[in-house]
Amino acid sequence: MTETFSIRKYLRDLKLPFCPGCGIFTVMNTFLRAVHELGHKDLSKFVFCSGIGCSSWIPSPYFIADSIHTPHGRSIPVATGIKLLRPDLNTVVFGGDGDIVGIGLSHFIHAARRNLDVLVIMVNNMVYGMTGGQVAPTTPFGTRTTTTPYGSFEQPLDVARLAVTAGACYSARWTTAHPDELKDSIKTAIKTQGFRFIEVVSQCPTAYGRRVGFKDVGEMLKWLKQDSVPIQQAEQMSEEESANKIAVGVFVQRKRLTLTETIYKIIEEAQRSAK
Ligand SMILES: Cc1ncc(C[n+]2csc(CCOP(=O)(O)OP(=O)(O)O)c2C)c(N)n1
Ligand code: SF4
Ligand SMILES: [Mg+2]
Repeated sequence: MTETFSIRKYLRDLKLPFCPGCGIFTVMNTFLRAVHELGHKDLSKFVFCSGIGCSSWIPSPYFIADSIHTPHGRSIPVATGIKLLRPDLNTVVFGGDGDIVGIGLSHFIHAARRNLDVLVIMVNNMVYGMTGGQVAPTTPFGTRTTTTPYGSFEQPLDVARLAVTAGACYSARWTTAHPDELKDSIKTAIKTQGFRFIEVVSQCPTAYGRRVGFKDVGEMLKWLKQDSVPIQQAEQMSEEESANKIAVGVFVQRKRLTLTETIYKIIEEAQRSAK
């Protein structure tokens, strides 16, 4: 019989820093469930990298694992170094939308372009949560935040689609109202090679929900579920119809040589031709 899941097996005995009802709890729990279901009894085959922000507290110091906090937005460059030195480890980056596609956007695009063999899990709570709810590159148009009191005047980035264009081998988007689909996606992504990206649209009741008028976390989760449409359906919709919808599902799954494989292939070819 398979061992039952116990989150305590993977976590240090520390108090988690997240607000009650925060979607980050779901992301953390779902990731560890996926790891458990893949048969990992501990996190010794993983290494974690994260930047700064509430979402960046998912792995470190809470996971019983090797992990590193980098400066804000620099988790992917540090993960690049780790992967090149230790290609045998599953390198996983956790971060918020501000961290990964605000200050860290160029690293994200280049890592996908190079096909760095890492998994990036981005919690998209649509604001800079930890610093009080400022507008982010993912904030929906017209949303009131602390820095856009009359509504955001910018269009949000579609990060799961951007990952596809940049060259990712796997890109998916789910919400915290889709824990089962998210878990399956994490399992697939862990088993896939190359640059893998999972966006999790998540509730931040403190810096987003309260401000935009949600009564409670339950209402936020209902909104995430009701406004989600499968990607295939979203593609048939007009721009107007899909404007306030969250397209969920797997955007791409493909094979490409990883950065490390390409580097070793070129070295081998150079050595062969030098003989
Ligand atoms: C170089 C630098 N610029 C700005 C900050 C301030 N800062 C800390 S976290 C953060 C944004 C966090 O937003 P996000 O990555 O979306 O994480 P969340 O808290 O929403 O999970 C900012 C701007 C910083 N720590 N370092
Ligand atoms: S501020 Fe928002 S994202 Fe940060 S822990 Fe609280 S609810 Fe979660
Ligand atoms: Mg955020």
